[in-house]
Amino acid sequence: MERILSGIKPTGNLTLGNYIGALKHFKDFQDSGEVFIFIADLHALTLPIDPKAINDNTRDLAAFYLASGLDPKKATIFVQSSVSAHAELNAIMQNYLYMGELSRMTQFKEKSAKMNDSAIGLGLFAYPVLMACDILLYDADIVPVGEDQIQHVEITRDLANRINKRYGKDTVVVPNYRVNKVGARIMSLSDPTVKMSKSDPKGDIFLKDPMNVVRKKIMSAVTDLGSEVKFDKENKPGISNLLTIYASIKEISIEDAEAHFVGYRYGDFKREVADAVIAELEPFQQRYQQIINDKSYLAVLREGAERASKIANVTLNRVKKAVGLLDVYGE
Ligand code: AQP
Repeated sequence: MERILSGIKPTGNLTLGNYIGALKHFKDFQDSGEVFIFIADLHALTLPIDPKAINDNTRDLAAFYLASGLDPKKATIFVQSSVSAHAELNAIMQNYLYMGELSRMTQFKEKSAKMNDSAIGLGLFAYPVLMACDILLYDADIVPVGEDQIQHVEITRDLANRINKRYGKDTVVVPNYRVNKVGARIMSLSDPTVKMSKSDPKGDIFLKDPMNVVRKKIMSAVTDLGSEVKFDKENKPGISNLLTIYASIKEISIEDAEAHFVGYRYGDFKREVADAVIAELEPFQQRYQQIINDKSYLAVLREGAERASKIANVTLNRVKKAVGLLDVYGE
């Protein structure tokens, strides 16, 4: 059975980009594979964040995971910091990824460019090491991600191959990424040339937005010159982004979405996109609210931490042994 692992950082209010690019698809794997979905709270500390915000966002994310249809009987849902093997493997693996390759990571370059040099923590630079550990600990075969995370899975593959070459071919499993055909990069509604992002909100739709706000944001989304509803990322980035949102929500191809909107005017097109998003988000939001109120996510996270720890510790011990660390209890 294939192992699938993915996670989201509790850095801010989840966006429609997170939903379409990641969250919405996690449940698709739970009937055919062994699924691990975690809340990447240690990664959320790599940029300054208020303690209350990370705490609240972690609860929200757990409730959103459950509201998305993830079944805790089938999928292991847990908080990264509740499984200590992540930090322990990190201490080992940080010696096998190199400064040169880490400094070439797009996410590091983009995030650090917005900061003063003296405020950039080591964690932001070393982010891909911890992310690689998250993946390798569970012997994951597949990592479903949005487009922006592909580079981090690729560096995990490099690390895994390096470890296996040095310590034996079965030390760790080399993972593959999986990107959705449609919706791997949802753009801002106010500037469709930049990604919709929770820690840098600009023209974002948030999963907690009231439905009238969702409609308003879509109706006032930036559109392009001309009047034809056509997918053309270069010349019509706004329309292409809305078409992508529609196609992802309806689970159809971009071509089918384009065919559906032939002859539409921009206003009517946007109205239908808003209808589709609301039809998806409204019941999702109601399920989220119920889970947040009854706090059922807490028991799920506790059980998830136990299950995840058992599996992660097996890999951790295998790696410790491979690199030569003495197991004082195993003698
Ligand atoms: N705009 C997007 N379109 C499609 N997929 C997206 N993802 C994020 N934004 C979009 C996917 O959501 C998952 C969440 O990943 P993350 O929380 O680890 O961080 P991220 O990729 O850096 O996402 P954000 O929202 O931009 O977070 P911040 O602002 O904190 O850095 C990933 O699978 C991602 O690809």
